[in-house]
Amino acid sequence: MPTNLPPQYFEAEKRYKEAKDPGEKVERLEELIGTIPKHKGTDHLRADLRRKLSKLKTAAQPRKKGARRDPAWNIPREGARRAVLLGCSNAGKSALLAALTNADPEVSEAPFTSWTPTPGMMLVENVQIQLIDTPSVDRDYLEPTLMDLVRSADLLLVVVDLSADPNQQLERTLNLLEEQRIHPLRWKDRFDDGVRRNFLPILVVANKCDGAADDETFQIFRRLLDEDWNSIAVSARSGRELEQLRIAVFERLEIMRIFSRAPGREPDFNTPFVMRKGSTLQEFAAQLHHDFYDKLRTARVWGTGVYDGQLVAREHVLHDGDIVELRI
Ligand SMILES: Nc1nc2c(ncn2[C@@H]2O[C@H](COP(=O)(O)OP(=O)(O)OP(=O)(O)O)[C@@H](O)[C@H]2O)c(=O)[nH]1
Ligand SMILES: [Mg+2]
Repeated sequence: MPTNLPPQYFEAEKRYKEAKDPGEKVERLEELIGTIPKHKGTDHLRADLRRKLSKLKTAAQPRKKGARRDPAWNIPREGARRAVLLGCSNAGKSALLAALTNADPEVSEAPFTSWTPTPGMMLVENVQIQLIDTPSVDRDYLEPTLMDLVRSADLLLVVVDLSADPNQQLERTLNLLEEQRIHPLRWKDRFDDGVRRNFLPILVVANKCDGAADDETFQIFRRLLDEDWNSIAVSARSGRELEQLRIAVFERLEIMRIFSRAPGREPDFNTPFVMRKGSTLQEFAAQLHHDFYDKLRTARVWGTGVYDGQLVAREHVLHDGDIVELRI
C-alpha cells in the first residue's frame, strides 16, 4: 500500500466498503480510484482496483442498462472517414491517439486505463480522418456500445503490443470480433448463410516497435500469423513510422482526393473532396450538389490518365489528386 495516499482516499475506501449492492459498489469504487494521485508509486494500487472494478461491472451489468445513453459513447461523425483503434489493454491505443491527433487521452502503464472512447482528428494528405480510441477488449466487462462503435468504423486499427505476445493479443481481438459477427472485409465471400454480418477493412498496428532492435520481433510476429494481415510496425513513443501509419490508413480506406476548380481560378488544395477510389465524374458532381448529377454535361480534368484540361464524359473514372472543372 503506497504511504502517501490523501485522506480522501481513506474516506472513499470506507464508503466503498459500506456499499451493499453491485451498482453502488461500482460507483463507490470509481470514486475511490478517482482519489488516488497518479504517479509511479500508486500504479499497482490503481491497476488492482481497476481490475476489481472490471469484475464488479460484470456483476452489475443488468443494472447498467443506461450505458447506451451515456453521452461519452455517442460520438458524432466528423471528417471524411472514421477509423477505430481496438485492442488489448496497454497496447498503446491511447498513446497512438495522442501521438496522431490533438486529443489528450490518459496514457498509463496500469492496465484498463481507458473506460470510454475518445475521438481525435488526424490529418493525412490534407484529409481529416476521425480516429477513436476505445477501452480495451480484454476486460471482463465490455459495453455493448463498444461493438456498435466498431461497426460504425470505415477502418479498424487493431493495435497489439509487440513486447507482450502480440500474436495472442491479435487472436483475442479477432475472436471477439468474430463472436460479434464482425469480419475482415477480405472474407466477404466466405459466408452465404444469410446471417447478418459486418465486414470491415482491418489494419494491424504493431506498437512499441521503438527502435531497430524491435524489427526482428515484428518479423517473428508476422511469420507466426495464420493470414497475411495488412500490418505495420510503429512506435507511439518514439514516433517511429507514424507518418507511414497515416499513409497506410489513407490507403486502407481506399479513398481519393478530388479538387474542384471554377473556370479561370486556381483550385483550393487545402480542401479536397474525398471519394471512394474508382468513383466517376458523375458521382463527384452528385457529391458537390445533388442537382449536379442531372445537370452535368461534361468536365475538364487535370491529373492522371488525361492531358491537361481534357474534356471527359460522365462515366470517366477519376484518380487521386485530379482537378475537375465541371460544365453544367
Ligand atoms: N515502449 C513503448 N511504450 C509505449 C508505446 N506506446 C505506449 N506505450 C506505453 O504503454 C503503456 C500503455 O499505453 P496506453 O496508451 O495507455 O495503452 P492503451 O492501449 O490505451 O491501454 P488501455 O487504455 O488500458 O486499454 C503506457 O505506459 C505507455 O507509455 C510505445 O510505442 N513504446
Ligand atoms: Mg487507453
